[in-house]
Amino acid sequence: MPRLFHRTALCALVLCAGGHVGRISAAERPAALVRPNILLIVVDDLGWGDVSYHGSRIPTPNLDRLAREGVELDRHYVMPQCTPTRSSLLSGIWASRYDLTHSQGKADTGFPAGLRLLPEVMRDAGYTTLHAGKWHVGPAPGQRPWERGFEQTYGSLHGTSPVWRHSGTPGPDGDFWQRNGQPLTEVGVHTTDLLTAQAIAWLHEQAARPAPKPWFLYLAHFAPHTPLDPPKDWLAKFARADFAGDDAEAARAMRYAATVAHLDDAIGRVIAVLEANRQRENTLVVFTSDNGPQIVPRDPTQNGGTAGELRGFKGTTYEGGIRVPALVSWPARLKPRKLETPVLVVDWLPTFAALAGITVKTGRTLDGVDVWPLLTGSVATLAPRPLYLKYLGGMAALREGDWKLVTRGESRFARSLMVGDDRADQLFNLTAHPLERDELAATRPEILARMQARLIEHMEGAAPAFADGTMQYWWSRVPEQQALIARRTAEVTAERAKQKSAAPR
Ligand SMILES: [Ca+2]
Repeated sequence: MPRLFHRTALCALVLCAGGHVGRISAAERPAALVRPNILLIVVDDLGWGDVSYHGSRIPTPNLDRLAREGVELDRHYVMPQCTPTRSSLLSGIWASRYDLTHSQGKADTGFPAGLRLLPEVMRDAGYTTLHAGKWHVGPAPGQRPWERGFEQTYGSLHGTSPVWRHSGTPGPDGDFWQRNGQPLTEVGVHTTDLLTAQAIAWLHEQAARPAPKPWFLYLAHFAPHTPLDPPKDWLAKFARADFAGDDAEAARAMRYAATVAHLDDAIGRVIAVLEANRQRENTLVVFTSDNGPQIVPRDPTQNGGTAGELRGFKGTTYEGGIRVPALVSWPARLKPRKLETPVLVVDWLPTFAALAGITVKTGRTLDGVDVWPLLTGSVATLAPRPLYLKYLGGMAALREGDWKLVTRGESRFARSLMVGDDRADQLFNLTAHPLERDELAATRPEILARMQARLIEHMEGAAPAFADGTMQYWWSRVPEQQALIARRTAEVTAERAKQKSAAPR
């Protein structure tokens, strides 16, 4: 089979497993680049339709303003769930390629060796760094945020946080509220407010430095992920009469709306501090959700949020699972506009590194590219690059150019999200039909076959690190994919048997 896909993406920066980081000389650095502060805000499970600038009835005036006055990213793509999106964000490489594609909460999980993460890159570029909020890319020793480049950290390593007490049962899996790795008890204050207070206090510290350094703040909110338990004064802003459904459904929708409105207000408070400290002019703000809204097809009482007109939701590889509200704001440098060229979550590492004025070299190829020229409008578009999303239970997506292949998987998990008995692969032309209502596999079989072959090529390059009994490798009904599944499963089984026999007794 010819290797048709090409890793075009990969040209801007090369990361080095050995950690070599080189500063770009003043002569090489574009004059426009001034090593800005970077505020990266990631929120959790906010759907496409959950911001008022996309038509939601939930008021999000602060996000609306940032979108209106900044670059609204109309096609910002992430992965379908927290861990794979955050892994892709932090590594600049699709988590599909190293199989960090499912929720990381166990003591022995985390990144494979050899990846250099975004905070390590920024630290080595001379930035002061803070992680506040959710980590969820592995709590194993050596994988925790204070061990992966962040000077200061605050929050939880887990995927959810009890809203008012912040930690579950302490144990080896790292489920505790912490500051710089030390357990902390702050019961009684809402998680969103705690994270906001930490971010604001740290921003004041940065502004007060006699010799300021550029800073990188990764503010990873838990909201509006479940549990939904907003402050009472925010809940009181919403009336039962405005929500449809029975009382239970309406109560949940009101809690969701209040959680999002409270979160929007918290983001506004952080932006206000940047403005008050006169740091807004030299700060790039990036905002995104990590995946689509949580929808439980068989239990609507568990639902939160909406993907609006998009098909699918969190956990699916349809647009509603992976196309999320996102924006970039830096009024001093970026003119307001809506950008329809796809921007990918893997792009932020190379973009931030370029803005920080460094090159980073590694043996692994990045999927992301520096999108700064696209954001400024100095280039109209980017070279074509693939969107390769491998998810659990056989669900996957591959987008190249106009075309998108969706595989739906055969597992019980996949069937619970992508419901229906027809499990055949689907083909969409997103340029012609961005809402994925027009399925073209039957009418364009040659394109379907080409996309399926390319998906296999991508899969062949992935490490089979986490293959187990959950049928992650159970893909479509294409024979070549089945053969690959069988081979990978055999490799992993053999490797595990070898490790078991080598383990001390
Ligand atoms: Ca999430």
